[in-house]
Amino acid sequence: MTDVASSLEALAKRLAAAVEAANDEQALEAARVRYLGRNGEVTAIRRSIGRLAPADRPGAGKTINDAVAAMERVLDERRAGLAARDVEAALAHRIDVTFPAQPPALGTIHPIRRVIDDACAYFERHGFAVVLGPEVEPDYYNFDALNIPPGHPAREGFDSFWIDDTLLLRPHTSPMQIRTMQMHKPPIAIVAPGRCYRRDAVDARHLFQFHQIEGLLVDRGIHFGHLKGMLTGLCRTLFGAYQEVRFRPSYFPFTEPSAEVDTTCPKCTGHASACSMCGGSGWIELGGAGMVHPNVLREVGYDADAVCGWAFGFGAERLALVRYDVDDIRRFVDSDPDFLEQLGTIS
Ligand code: FA5
Repeated sequence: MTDVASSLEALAKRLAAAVEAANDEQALEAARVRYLGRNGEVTAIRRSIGRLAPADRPGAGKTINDAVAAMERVLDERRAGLAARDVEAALAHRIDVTFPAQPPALGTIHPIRRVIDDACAYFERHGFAVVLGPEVEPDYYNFDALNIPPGHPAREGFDSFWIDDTLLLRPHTSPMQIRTMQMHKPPIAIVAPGRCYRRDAVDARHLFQFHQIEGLLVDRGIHFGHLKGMLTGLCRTLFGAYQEVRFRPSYFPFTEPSAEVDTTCPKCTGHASACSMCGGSGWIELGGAGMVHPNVLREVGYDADAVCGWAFGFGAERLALVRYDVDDIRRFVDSDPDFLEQLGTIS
């Protein structure tokens, strides 16, 4: 090893020790000046090259340059380490335990839940009880007891998810009419909200899993005027006074007479001819309703000559579409936090 190389090696060791011991930027700079500064120890070695034979000078120059580069790397690494340590220390001191905490981000109640709660509250104010029932039901409750015997064409209107030959995911909440009447004598006044399932193709107003709100009132002297009044009142409560609602004659095996209740389409407000929501009719259906069929009353052991009643089943998603002016039912199940938060601010 040449004299130059051995001097540099010894010097690099001392520099490394000084750098290691340096605990701040100033100490590090002092080490740099001492070894690599203009009048530092490396400069003294550089000057000594002049005393070498001309042929040895280029090799010595390269050795010095390589050693200087290595020493600068050692200095840079230590500098970066000290800076990171200082940042960590500064951050640690920024924790002010007396500072008020950030309020936690609160979610909002889902629009479907709000519609169901508000509809139930409306009926509770009128003396109705809220009841809940199973989502998996035998066909007896879904169909037979509702005057839809096997082979009845109305069964095809409820394209259902069957679990076995007799059990299915309920396609409507009307089984709760039967369950309630089997358990209680008249008078009956209940609403039954809950999930329903149908093998429907999903589009702007259909889902395969949705919610209905069922209503049932049975007593002496009940008539269609009560039904119309209560459902009109429900729509006013949910939509305000200016949303148009119409009752259209219809057919359900479990009610006679029957009606469907429509409201002006929230997307085109009744004006567009090619509306994806209402298909151009200007109306969307909220649900079905009617006077409970005497066969249904007899099925649960009631005296159909003494008592009568009405029932209805509204789609909660349809009510929410209109109430919140949403143009596609799928938005309620997209779980988009911005959309849900925005609707959460609407009363
Ligand atoms: C029925 O389900 C009857 N059980 C309603 C009823 C109850 C009539 C009591 C008379 C007495 P319908 O199949 O029309 O009827 O459905 C009622 C409402 O549920 C529809 O108007 C709609 O608002 C909602 N609905 C039905 N299918 C879907 C679906 N696939 N997606 C979203 N909503 C739906």
